[in-house]
Amino acid sequence: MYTLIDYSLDNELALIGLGRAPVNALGLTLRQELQAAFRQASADPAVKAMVVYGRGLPFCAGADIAEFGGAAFDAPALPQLLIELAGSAKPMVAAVGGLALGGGLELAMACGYRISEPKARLGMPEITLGLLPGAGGTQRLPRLIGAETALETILSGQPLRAERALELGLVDRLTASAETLLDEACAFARELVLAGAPAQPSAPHAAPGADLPANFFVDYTARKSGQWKGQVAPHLALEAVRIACEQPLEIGLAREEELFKEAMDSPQSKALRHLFFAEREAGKVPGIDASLPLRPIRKVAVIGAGTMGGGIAMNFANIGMPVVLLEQKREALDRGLAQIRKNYEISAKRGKLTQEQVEQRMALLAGTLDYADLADADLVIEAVFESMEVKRQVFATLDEVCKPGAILATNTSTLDVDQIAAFTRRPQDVIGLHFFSPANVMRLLEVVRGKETALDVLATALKLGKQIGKLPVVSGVCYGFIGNRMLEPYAREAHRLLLEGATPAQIDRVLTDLGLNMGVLSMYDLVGIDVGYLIRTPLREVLARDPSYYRLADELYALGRYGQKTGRGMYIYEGRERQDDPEVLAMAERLAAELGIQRREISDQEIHDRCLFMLINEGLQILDEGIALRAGDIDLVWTCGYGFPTWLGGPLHYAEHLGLERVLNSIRQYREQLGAYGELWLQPAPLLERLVAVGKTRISKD
Ligand code: 3H9
Repeated sequence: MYTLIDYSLDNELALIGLGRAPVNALGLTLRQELQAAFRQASADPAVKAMVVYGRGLPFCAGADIAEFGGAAFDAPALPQLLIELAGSAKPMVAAVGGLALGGGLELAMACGYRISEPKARLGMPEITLGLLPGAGGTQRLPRLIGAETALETILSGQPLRAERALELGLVDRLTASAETLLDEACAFARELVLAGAPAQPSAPHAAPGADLPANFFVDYTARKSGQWKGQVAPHLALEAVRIACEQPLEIGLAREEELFKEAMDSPQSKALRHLFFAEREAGKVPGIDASLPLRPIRKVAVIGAGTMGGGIAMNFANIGMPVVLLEQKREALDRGLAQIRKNYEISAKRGKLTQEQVEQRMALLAGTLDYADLADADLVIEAVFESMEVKRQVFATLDEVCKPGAILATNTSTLDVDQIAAFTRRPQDVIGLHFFSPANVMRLLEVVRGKETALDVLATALKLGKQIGKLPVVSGVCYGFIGNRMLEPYAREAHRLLLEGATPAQIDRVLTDLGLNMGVLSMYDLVGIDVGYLIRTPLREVLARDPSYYRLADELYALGRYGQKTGRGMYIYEGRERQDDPEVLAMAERLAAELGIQRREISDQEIHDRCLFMLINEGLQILDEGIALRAGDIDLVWTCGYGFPTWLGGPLHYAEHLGLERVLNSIRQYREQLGAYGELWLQPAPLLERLVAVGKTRISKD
């Protein structure tokens, strides 16, 4: 009768085992069967209590995200099902193993009693999907753990450890171990039966708003609105919790459902759900499956103990892997190791690490000046100066000293990985691992597949990337790979717009208003105008076709105005404050005159369209060339590595939202309007033209 549920009786207990692999997402069939099992147990006079658990699986990861916009509310919809369960006449115990997230935690809360194994995580991650808890979470959580803590839990989206859940009263008990969970849950249920306990105990915070200061929600919104930027879901979630504080449960539940539907139908939630599935897809590469043997990685070497090399090394020490750090000079090595220790000490001060963990991690890091110490490394990552000549020396040496089968990786951000691979006699073992700065913090990892990179090398790199907590995205070889290649035309338009009459502050404001963490010109000031100059080096031949291209940035470079670190770049800096630099504005005017560029008033719309659409256009070109495997990969790179707002879903999802035809028409219009410059640079990507020609609204390569 059941396909996803294991229903069994244990004397006076009904055991309801949820068995929908992999994570018990509450899709329609599971909801139907859970309802049927609940009704069966309710109707059976021999049953005195029920235990709900995950049968060999995590308890429950929530509603089935793939159903949103489809069968999410087909009967029994989760909110109604949980209202039915919460009205049970018999005590129900949720046995939480692994995780109870979102609708999974709501299911656990609808059961009157909860017991958890000590390693479980419980939380409300809906906000990360542009949603709010929609099956009682915003109403039951405040009544269980208090309004303020509930609000923080819902708005952070971060799961709680089981111990913390116990402290807060979210669970009633912890078990000795995961293995004893079901037994202890049954014992708990029997105790409840014996004690004649009510099916729903009274809520510890029956009036959750009672202790809140006056104007709590208004003040809270005022404090957070900067952080929430243009996001809708936090406001809706807050509203739902406010109602929980002011209205009876039934009214709150009904209102929550409406607010949830509003969030679910919003473009922002669609965008965030797109990224959720894109992230799951990103690890999948044609030709790679679980049967492919991976290369064992037990020891890593990093060349270069600068900021980048040090950050990369920390990732491996963090997972208990020994790392050798190689430098040319003793002082540089000592400085690098001292910086790593400093970073760990900061984490310890913030309570994120114990002192013992700091020492354990430092003990895994060994410094050397001698390439011979790299002989037993399974993976070597080079993080030295961005120069092909320097890379040649490093890789030729690695070819001599490294053991056969060792993976040789370069952290280059723009150079040709195939050319680097050709410096060795084993190009099949060479790959790009492009970390983003700070490498111990940023989640994005571009895994650059050379034309000869072996499949098992790629698969090993992807697996290892996940192990160190990164989001690995595969890119083919081209200038700048996915991220920096797209940055180029986006930044080019910003720089050109300066000559045409926009100011740095105007350009950056348009971008931050859209939700980007930082405008592109501020970003260059932060990264360093000298760094920008350096990474343009491989492009000089192409750049020479257009005299306006980066003239301003090149002049700033020549003046030693490298950005924030020198106090002057596109802006003048006073500490962290910045303002437009009159000299930069004058320079832009002079250059425009020299280059015969007509200056004019530039609208915000034009800044948006030219910067964003050229970014999108390059993304489409990258997809067409097969540099990126799928549109979602491109969106991940930009949301995870370049501060593109997640609630817009990444540049290509944003293009779909705006309409591909609009993007194409706008590029064509500026191409015409901008004369020779437009003709040179504003060339619509053939894929964009093809998609629009056949009336497609979604981006895919074919
Ligand atoms: C919600 O509950 C709303 C309610 O309040 C109200 C409703 C009315 N649905 O990440 P993994 C799939 S909103 C569908 O690689 P891990 C995932 O796509 C929901 N599918 O594994 C993947 O599929 P595939 C609130 C889901 O071990 C596979 O499971 N809940 C769901 O690294 C393995 O996933 C959340 O936001 C789902 N809910 O991480 C939790 N969850 O193999 C979202 C997973 O085909 N999920 N899948 O690629 C997660 O955070 C992680 O997936 C989890 C496992 C921590 C569970």
